This record gives sequence, structure tokens and C-alpha cells, in this order.
Amino acid sequence: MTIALKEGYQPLTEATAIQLIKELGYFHAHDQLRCREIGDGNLNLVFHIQNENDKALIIKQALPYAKVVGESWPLTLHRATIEGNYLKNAIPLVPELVPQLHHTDEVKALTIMEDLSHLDIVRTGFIAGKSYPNLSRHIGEYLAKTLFFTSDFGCNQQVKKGLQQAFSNPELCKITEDLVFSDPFHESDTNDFEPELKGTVERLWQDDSLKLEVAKLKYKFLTHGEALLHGDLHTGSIFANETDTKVIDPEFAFFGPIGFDIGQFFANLLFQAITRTEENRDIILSHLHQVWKTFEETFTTLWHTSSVETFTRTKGYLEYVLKEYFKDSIGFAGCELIRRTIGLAHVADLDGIEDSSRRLASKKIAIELGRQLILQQSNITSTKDMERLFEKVKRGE
Ligand code: SR1
Ligand code: MG
Repeated sequence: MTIALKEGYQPLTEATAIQLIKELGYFHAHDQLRCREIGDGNLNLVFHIQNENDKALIIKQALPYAKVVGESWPLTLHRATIEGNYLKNAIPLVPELVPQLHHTDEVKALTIMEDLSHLDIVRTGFIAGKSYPNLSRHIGEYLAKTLFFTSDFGCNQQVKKGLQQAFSNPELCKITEDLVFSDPFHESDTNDFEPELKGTVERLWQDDSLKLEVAKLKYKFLTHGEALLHGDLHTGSIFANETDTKVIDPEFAFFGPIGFDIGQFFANLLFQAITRTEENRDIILSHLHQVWKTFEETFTTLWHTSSVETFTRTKGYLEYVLKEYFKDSIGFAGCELIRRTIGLAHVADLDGIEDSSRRLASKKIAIELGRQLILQQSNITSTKDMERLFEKVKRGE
């Protein structure tokens, strides 16, 4: 299929990216620039442009199709506008935790931002055994602030309704609805798993009690516009080093259930808990506890200091809300574990394990842990419970 390009839009090449960034005045016309296309995600082009003095910038440009599949899967360029607008909204809330934004262009579907190549993609660093001591405190704070201030507890009702319109993101939501919720739990061409997992996967497809819980979670994703979500908060969307953390890639942003962002982060920590040796696992489990602790503490402080909702003074309401978010995040984490193991978009934490028996064993643990998290959402009321369930599943009980 040939994609009809919109007027004014052309996918950049390394040469045209250099030309564009000079025209925009970010570098001098005579600068000798080096440009590399470094995009390793599923959807976009990413150009790293640097001059002789090592000043560098990133141009991210949306392609009119999903790169991971090819031109047969057309995809809206509007996601670049969503990403730019999400960053503009997040910068005042969490300035230290998102990249600086230099320029956006709706027609060219691109964003020019701070170069973060002094940091690691957390998934890659985790796989190499790194630990990022501040990661979970930073992500807990990021979640609490971005979610509280776009929810009905921290955002004026009229403003929130306007934001909900601006962040209507139907095509990207459809990807999540299909790839996270529907497809992995049914026979679908988008699924992708080793033949050795067929029996395990078929048992999921036949498990009506599991599918009922997934149906409820999907319904929540479709209907609960609680706050402006990042929408794809996995460890490939986070850069970090020993001290700093930056969240990138919010093109899936929309108003959805708060537990979705939290659950995706939980699940991507759990991939590391599954694949790491026992000696290196503690830091991952401590991230799991710390991210919820920081989220809960920060959200609670904001509830008491920055609320715009009169009922936030009503006894028991905060506890109710936090309990719901936690329960949802457990269910969403379960879906993320399963879809990243047998669905279309995998994770290197699992696929990168070269030894096939260890890889398959890890994948079976991820599927079973996902299944149990979904089924036991109501019984898991703390991150300690989640750790206990992880240990049980890991032991094969
Ligand atoms: C076709 S897009 C596949 C996945 O990549 C993105 O990062 C999202 O996680 C999406 O589900
Ligand atoms: Mg992404």
C-alpha cells in the first residue's frame, strides 16, 4: 500500500534533518553537523544531530505508519501534536523529569527536544544490570504530579473538559485497546509467541474467568477518563542515570484510568524481577515498593494542599481513591505482562535471553504472573503482596 502524504509533510532523512535544524536557527549555517537516525522504537524516526562542539539536539518525527509493522499499518501523524502538547503540559508540573522542548511542528509532525544521550534507556540499562537508585522516587513523583493535576481533584472542571478534547487520541488508544487488552486474550494475527508456548497461550484463550476480568479492565480503559495519562509508561520510555530521570515518548497520551500508567511501570519492573538473578533482584523489588510509596505520599500531600474538589475533605475518600488506583494498577500490570510476552510488541528483557530454555521459562513466569495479577486484583492490596505473589509464581507454586 502507498501512503498518501499530507501537503507539507515529508519523512526526514539525515541530510534533510540537518538542513531543517539549520533553517530553524538551532545551529549556524556553516556548522559541520553529524546526524544519525537512532530510532529503535516501534513507531517513529529519531535523529540525533551534533556539532563539532558536541552541542546536540533530537528531532523526533512521526511516520504515517507503524514502523514496527510497515506501511500496511497507517497511523495518524497527529500523535506528534499529542506528544508535544503533553510535554507542554508536563513541563510546569515536573520540569526535572521530562526533556526540554525546543520546537514543535504539527504539519511536519515533529518535535525538537533536548538531547538525552548522556542518559541510558532504562530498559537497556536494566538488562545490563544497572539499578538507577532514584528511578522509582522520580517516577512516583512524576505519576503523582502529572496525574493529580490533570484529574478532577487537582484540575478545574472546565479546564479538564477542554484538555480532554485536546487529548482525544482515538487511533493510538485503539492500538492499546487491541494490543494490550483484546488480541493477546484471543487468537489473533497480531500475536507473536514461540510454538513452545502454544499450550500455555491456548489455556489463556479458554479461560473465561480471566477474560471476564480483562474485559472489565478494557472497559475501564475505554471509559474512565480520570486523568491525562502518559499512556505508554514502560522502561523504554524512560531515560536515567545514577541521579537523573527523564520520561519521554508520550504520544499515547489521553484521559484514562490512573492505574494504567502505574500498572505499566509495575509490569516493566516485574520483567526485570523475573529475569534477574536473585542477588541482583532486590533493587528491582525495592523500586516496586518505592514507586508506589512515593506516588501515594505525593498524591496525598497534593490532595491536602492543592485540591479543587470539595469532597476531598470528606473522611475516607482519599483512602477509597488510592485503593481503587492500586487495584486497577495490579490488573493493568497483569495485562502488560501478558501482552509483552505473547502479543505484537515484545520486550528485550525476555526476548533478549539467548538460552532458549531460560527464555521460555521466564516467559511462562511472566504469563502466569500476569494471569494471577489479573485474577487477584482485589486480594493484592500492597506492593508486599505483589512481591509475595511474584515469589510464589517464580517458585512454580
Ligand atoms: C504498533 S505500536 C506497538 C507498541 O509500541 C508502543 O510503544 C506501544 O507500547 C504499542 O503498544
Ligand atoms: Mg513509544
